[in-house]
Amino acid sequence: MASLDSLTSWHSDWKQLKVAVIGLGVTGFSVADTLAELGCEVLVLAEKADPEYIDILDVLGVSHVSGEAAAGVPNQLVEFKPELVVTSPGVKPDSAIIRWAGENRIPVWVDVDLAWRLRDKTAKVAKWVTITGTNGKTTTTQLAAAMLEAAGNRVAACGNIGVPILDCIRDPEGFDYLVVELSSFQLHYIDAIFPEASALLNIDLDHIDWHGSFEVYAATKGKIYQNTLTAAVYNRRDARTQELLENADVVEGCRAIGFSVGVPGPSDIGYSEDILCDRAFLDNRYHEALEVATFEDIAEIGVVTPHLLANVAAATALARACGAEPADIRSAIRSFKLDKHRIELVAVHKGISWIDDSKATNPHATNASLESFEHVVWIVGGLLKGVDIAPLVQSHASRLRGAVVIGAERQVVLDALAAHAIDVPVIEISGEDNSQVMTQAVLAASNLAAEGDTVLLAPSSASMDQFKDYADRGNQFAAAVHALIGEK
Ligand code: UMA
Repeated sequence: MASLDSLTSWHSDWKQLKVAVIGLGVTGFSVADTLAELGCEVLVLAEKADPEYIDILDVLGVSHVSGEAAAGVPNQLVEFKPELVVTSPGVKPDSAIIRWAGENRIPVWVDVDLAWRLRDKTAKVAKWVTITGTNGKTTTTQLAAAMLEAAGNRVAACGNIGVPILDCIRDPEGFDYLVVELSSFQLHYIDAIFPEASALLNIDLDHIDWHGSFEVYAATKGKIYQNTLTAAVYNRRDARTQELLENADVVEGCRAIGFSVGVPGPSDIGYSEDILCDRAFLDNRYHEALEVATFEDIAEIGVVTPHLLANVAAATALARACGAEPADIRSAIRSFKLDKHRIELVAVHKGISWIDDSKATNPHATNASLESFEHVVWIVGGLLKGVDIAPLVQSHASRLRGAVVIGAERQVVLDALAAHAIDVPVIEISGEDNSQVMTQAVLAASNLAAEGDTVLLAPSSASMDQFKDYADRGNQFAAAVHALIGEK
């Protein structure tokens, strides 16, 4: 068998390499399927596995251990003697299986490492653009992909956005660019990839339970810049992103490009009044700026919030770094559609606006959301992921007309409200029956809201305690609102 170091291409000899694949969600399945196609010997271990995936593994002849038998370090794994472990990103580094791999000096990759080595499957080898951040990464990924596509490229948006990167690698036609959203989980495991351009949008508290501390989380996010070839994009309004870039090993000649919602300096993308300007990718950047788009263009996307402006500027920096012209970028902006559950207006009834921002799963996103409205009845709570919600409550207490607390970790939220929003009426939804939680929350919110108020679902928490995912939470909110106001 060839050593792992020599396996750098789709066309390398992967046959008989013994690989343990941890997890059987979308990532684990795409990894097992790809490795089986390459002729590797694969053992999949997954505590929870979709029966449909198991059926396909059986058809492919891939061995698997699932359910309780996959907990800890199963004997089948030890006996299998893997030469490589490819883990799903959700598996924590301190889990028994990852620790076992470390103790036995078995390399641990994620799908992104494997995808980097396999990127030459087709004659057209895609360049990579990588994006991370606490918030805005999905929208920025989609925007950058749309801009590059408008510039005439064949592009796929993939990664943490929901499409496993190996699905794109195996596309028979190949792509000019892969725009890859990377989570801090994926970045933790990633070893060496060489993106054409990379961006760290912002850093705030999230996933502390997974990483152990904010410092580790931030340093992990900083890995996005490693080995960047052409342009590393940072946020002028978030000093940590610049610091992390200054400490990163980029490839010589790679430029640092700032983005901002304010006036751009040389080597920045930003806004001069209501015009999106490029002062980075033009010869005379000390004295001139290129107009890319206007607020009017951006308003075609949705409510022009500072958050959206920042995402547009960051995506523009990435697209310009990859050669997209201002006219292409403007046309991509004008035809762009935001995903659902992101500050989405559900209904206006009797002067009360009902807004679904179920995607606000951490305080940073929720802060941006709360800032956008003057008088808010706030539906909040779920799984807090080890993050302290008190500072968020404190800084927005004055705009709260009421709060409705849902979720498994209600007591922490109730305590924060009691300490920092003393006069704000609070209703707790006991959550005995998950199927009724959102109906009860919407009813409670309607009792607290008056004309001119916004009822805002921005839970600052993950949703899996009471809902399938954030989309399910948002859909249940919209359905409950429509039922309450008697609309279809
Ligand atoms: N598993 C274990 N042991 C563990 C944890 C998980 O065996 O300790 C198994 C589960 O039983 C299951 C599988 O691993 O079989 C699930 O793997 P996973 O949690 O990594 O999820 P995937 O379905 O592979 O999806 C992942 C990302 N999910 C996570 O990182 C939690 C998806 O991001 C991503 O779209 C997908 O890979 C493709 O790249 C989702 C997400 O919530 C949207 N991301 C987080 C976020 O954005 O905040 C990071």
